[in-house]
Amino acid sequence: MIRFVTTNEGKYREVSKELEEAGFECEMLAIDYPEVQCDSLEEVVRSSMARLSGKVEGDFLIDDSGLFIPSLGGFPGVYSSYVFRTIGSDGVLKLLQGMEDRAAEFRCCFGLHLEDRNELFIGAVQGTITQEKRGEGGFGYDPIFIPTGGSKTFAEIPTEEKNKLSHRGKALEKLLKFLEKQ
Ligand code: ITT
Repeated sequence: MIRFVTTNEGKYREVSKELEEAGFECEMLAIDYPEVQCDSLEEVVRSSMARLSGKVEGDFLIDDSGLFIPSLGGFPGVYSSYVFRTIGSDGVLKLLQGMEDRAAEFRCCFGLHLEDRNELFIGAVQGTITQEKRGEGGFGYDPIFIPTGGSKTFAEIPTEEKNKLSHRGKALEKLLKFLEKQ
């Protein structure tokens, strides 16, 4: 049983689908833990794991992810959660208004606490930010992100397809390979 500590149901939906298909049972533990301010997702994950290992009994999984926009100096990046709750996707679109360079990258970093080990698994996907929101599926910034090589936003494709392309899907592949070896 893998206990996925997250308050984000969208993340849980994507992760539990892949884990369960591979034969690993999964459970959502909606603990809202404070995240320290760091320059990278990896640092956030390491410090969150250290805090959580005193709070959560046994093994657990966490996911810290974010949308990095080079023309905004990497913003919202490690602040993606706060930015989503405050200005949202509409706010990000406003910040990019009139800008030609709309390149973006989604990154995901999983932290798996297994017995006395902490393992990190990272995935990223390049893409562009749309001019307006498109699609009803997915979660978070999905309606404004088109992966490179595609024409639909992550909110316009089913979870299964998103998982094949996404930052989380790529990190999940690495996580599954690791779990299968245990
Ligand atoms: P937990 O920390 O409880 O897991 P959270 O939503 O606060 O949940 P993060 O701190 O990792 O998660 O913040 C990441 C932000 O980026 C958050 O607003 C997400 O909605 C968004 N995000 C992450 N992955 C995404 C994805 O695949 N598609 C769209 N938005 C995503």
